[in-house]
Amino acid sequence: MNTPHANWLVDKCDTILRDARKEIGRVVEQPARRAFLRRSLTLGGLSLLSGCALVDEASIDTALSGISRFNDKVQGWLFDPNRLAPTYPDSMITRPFPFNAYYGEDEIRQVDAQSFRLEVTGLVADRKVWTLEELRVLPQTDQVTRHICVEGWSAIGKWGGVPFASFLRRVGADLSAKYVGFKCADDYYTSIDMATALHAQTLLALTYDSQPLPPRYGFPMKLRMPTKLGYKNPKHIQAIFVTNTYPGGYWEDQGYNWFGGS
Ligand SMILES: Nc1nc2c(c(=O)[nH]1)N[C@H]1C(S)=C(S)[C@@H](COP(=O)(O)O)O[C@H]1N2
Ligand SMILES: [Mo]
Repeated sequence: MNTPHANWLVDKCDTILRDARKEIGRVVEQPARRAFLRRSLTLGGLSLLSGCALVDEASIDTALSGISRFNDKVQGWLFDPNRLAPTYPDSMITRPFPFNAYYGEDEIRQVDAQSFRLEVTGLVADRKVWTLEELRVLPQTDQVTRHICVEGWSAIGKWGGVPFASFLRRVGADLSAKYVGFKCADDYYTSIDMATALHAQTLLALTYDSQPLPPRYGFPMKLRMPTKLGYKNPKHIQAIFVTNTYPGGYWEDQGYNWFGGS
């Protein structure tokens, strides 16, 4: 291993450990949390979970979200921006492709194509709104990839659209910013790391199976990332913003891991 690389590794480990120590410090500060920590050290890994009833929920939440943030760091650090997710032939597309949302199919949002405007804000040079027509004339590509949902299913689908990296460059986004956030027409929201935003397979998808994205799959547009779990792929996108302030997400704020790599 060459020296600059080793130094980089040491620096990364140091940052991760510093953050972990800070998190443990926060847990230890309060007596209830100290008791929890003592118990978890005694009982060890798995029995800690079965012993949940013995300790207050807030301290478990704090400890677990600390671990989840730590996990985000490690995933971000291990993410290889040049590694591609598997792609499949059209013959392997799952038909019918499943629908999922935090509500049922009877509540699928109907977005009007004519009045639709995509808002692009935050750390971008060109903060404008886009019509659907303006987006449709940008160079597009499509890919057949696997979508994995944490609820226990996966399916292969075909999405087409604008490579997100080229869209971010076009709007003059600050590519050194940490996060890209998304707000959706159904009040869903999520955010991703810049490395994934710039990944070659991250698409601002306008089509599903070579047809305009149907309402069930997120008309008029979704962000499709084969490197991330289902809940990180926002449908019905209305606003995109580039920021250094952690924006969270609908499921992430309820305890799902933020990085959400697949
Ligand atoms: N706007 C919005 N996007 C969303 C969701 C949602 O409820 N609203 N659910 C997420 C989850 S958990 C999954 S698995 C996928 C489902 O996408 P599909 O309907 O194309 O299968 O959308 C993701 N994006
Ligand atoms: Mo999901």
